[in-house]
Formats: sequence, structure tokens, C-alpha cells
Amino acid sequence: MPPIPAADLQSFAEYLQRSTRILALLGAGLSASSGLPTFRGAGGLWRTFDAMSLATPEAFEENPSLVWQFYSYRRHMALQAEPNRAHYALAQLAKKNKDFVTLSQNVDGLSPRAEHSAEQLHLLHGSLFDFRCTSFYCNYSIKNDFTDPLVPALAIPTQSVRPEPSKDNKTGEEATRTMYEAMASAQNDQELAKEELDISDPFVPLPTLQVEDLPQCPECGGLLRPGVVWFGESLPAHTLRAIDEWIESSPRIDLMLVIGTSSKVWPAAGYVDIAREKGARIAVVNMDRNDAPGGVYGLEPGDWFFEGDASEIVPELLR
Ligand code: BV8
Ligand code: ZN
Repeated sequence: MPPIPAADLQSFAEYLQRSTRILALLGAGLSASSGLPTFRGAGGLWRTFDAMSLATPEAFEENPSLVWQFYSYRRHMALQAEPNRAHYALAQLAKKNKDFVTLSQNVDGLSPRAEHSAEQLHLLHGSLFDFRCTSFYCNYSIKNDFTDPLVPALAIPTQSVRPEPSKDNKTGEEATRTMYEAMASAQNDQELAKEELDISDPFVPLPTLQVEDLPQCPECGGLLRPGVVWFGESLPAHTLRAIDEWIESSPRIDLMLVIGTSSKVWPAAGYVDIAREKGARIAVVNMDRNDAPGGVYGLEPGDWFFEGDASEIVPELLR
């Protein structure tokens, strides 16, 4: 990664020192180097589906089996991932500055796992680890449930791993005999090692699950749904209210950090304009120069654009 131009780093560091009211908007690019695919990059596809086409109430209504397997796969991947240095640097800044508020579009749970204080972190689009009942009259919901898989039917399918012929200097015939001996010694499939199938691969068959095998509400037996905000759904009213209260609590916002987001999803992207109207200077961290809020022309004199990997740049900016 090219070094951050010293002049930019210097001017940012000086301004950060003088800033108290700071707002951050986080997107999928923040978690990219934790190994989680972004929405619009190459990772925007799951099997042959555009992730956004599955993140809708209509998709869930039409095919709860497919949508649940999509979310169960993302939960599984997010649980295997670790917060990166940028998640920790942002959590550290929140510890130091109570007037630093973070709005995350990410549902991957990595900012909460980096111990980012919950009072200063608003998950605009919910979380992969929250669920609620879809029955009209039932209010059952649960937060921070990390059970994986949620129900046996959502377990990632596995396949037996055939022992590799030993690579040491055995001749072909001997190596083959060793392999068959290893296989013979495994009385049946159960004893062979298992490896998970990559169900994001469209060539790996995906089972069609029965609704009764999907997560059910323990209170009314209704179908549970992931606790995320789908396209076409309103963001949680209490979250929007809490953010507005913070914004309205002062005439000023000094600085807005826009990290790893294509700034294409609304109303999340709209907070950049709100911060600017309150006097904020904008610092964008993104791999792609075109993805500044409002496009390449969206930046104004006094803003910063730091090009590169958020997990490298953010710790440098906030140290
Ligand atoms: C709503 C949860 C209305 C699910 C998600 C104007 C106003 C209001 C709504 C709209 C509007 N215009 C359009 C709408 C509709 C829609 C919308 O915004 N559509 C877009 C696509 C045009 N908005 C909605 O539907 C919202 N609802 O407003 O309802 C309403 C009003 C009244 C009554 C009823 C309804 C709800 C939107 C929430 C959708 N849910 N997530 C799930 O995750 O499965 S959004 C989803 O996209 C994710 O949360 C994701 O984070 C988010 C945004 O994407 P990004 O995070 O930016 O990720 P992306 O891949 O796009 O970009 C990654 C960036 O990182 C890139 O720039 C890349 O260059 C960069 N990058 C990559 N690697 C790195 C990196 N940067 C740094 N380092 C790296 N290593
Ligand atoms: Zn219920």
C-alpha cells in the first residue's frame, strides 16, 4: 500500500487533535481485510445471486430456505473472522472521546467484538446475530445469539476427506496401498475427516429446506427472520432517534470519518451531508477513489481522501 502522503497525515492529525464532536460511517470495506466479502465488490455475489437481491423481504417471503442459508453462511463466516486493527482503533477512539459516535452499516458483529462501546455504536442495518419472529401478533426477538448453526438444517454441508496418498518417498503402488489401508481402517465414512462444502460456490448443490426445519419462534412456532434491515425496510426508529438526538445536541460536528463504504445506501449515506451542514470536514478511507460520498466531485477543499486498505490506514490515522 502506498504510504499516506505526510502532508495529509499531518493536517489530519492536527485537525483530529482539535476535534471533539466526531461522527463515523462504516461500510463493508472496513471488514474486507477480516476476510468478509463486500456487497458490491467481487464479494457482492453469493452463488449466482446478487447479495442485494437476497437482502429483501420479498426474497425471504418467496424463498425462506435460500435466504436463511445465505444469512447462515454469512453468520458462519463472520464468526470465523476476527475484528481487524481498524475495528480496534475505532473502539479505542470511542473509549477516549465520549463525543465520538459511530454509525455502522455492517451487520457482521466485528465492531461489537472489538469492544466498541455500544452507547457510541449504532448498527444502522441490524446484526446477523439478532433475530425476530415474523408472526404479526408476536413480539419475540433475540439479540446477540451466536449459536452456529441456529438449527441442524442450517449446518454447512460437509464431505468426507479422502486420505491423500502419502507424499513421502513411497513408490506409486506402495502409496496407493497406504491410502487404501487408511481408507479400509476408517470402518465407514464417519471416521474420515470431514470438510465443509463451500456453499457460496454455485456448483455445490444447496438443499431446499422445509420451513419447519428453519429457525422457529419458541413462543408461537412462527418462522424467525434475521434481525437485519432489508432493502425497502425502515431503519430502526429508536436508532434513528438516538442519532438525531446526538446530532441536534450541538450546533457543530467537527469531523466525519467515512470508512470502507460506497456511500450508495440510503438513508445511511445521507449522514455525510448532515455532518457537512454542521461544519464537519470529511475524511474518506477507501480502496477506490471513485467511492467518495457524492463521487469524486463530492469532496470539498479541506476534506481528505486516504486511498487504500482501511485496516492499514485507520490505525495510522487514529494513533
Ligand atoms: C429505507 C443489511 C425506506 C442486510 C443492508 C433514499 C432514501 C431512503 C431509501 C432509499 C433512498 N434511495 C434508495 C433507497 C432504497 C434503499 C437504497 O439505499 N438503495 C440503494 C441500493 C440505492 N434503501 C433502503 O431500502 C433502506 N430503507 O430507507 O427504507 C422506507 C421509508 C419509509 C418506509 C419504508 C421504507 C434500507 C437500506 C438497508 C439495507 N440493508 N444491510 C444485509 O447486510 O444483508 S445494506 C448493505 O449494503 C450492507 O449493510 C452494506 O454495508 C451496505 C452498504 O454497502 P457498503 O457497506 O458501502 O458496501 P459496498 O460493498 O457497497 O462498498 C464497499 C466499499 O468498501 C467500496 O467503496 C469499496 O471500494 C470499499 N473497500 C473495499 N475493500 C476495502 C474498501 N475500503 C477500504 N479498505 C478496504 N480493504
Ligand atoms: Zn413468535
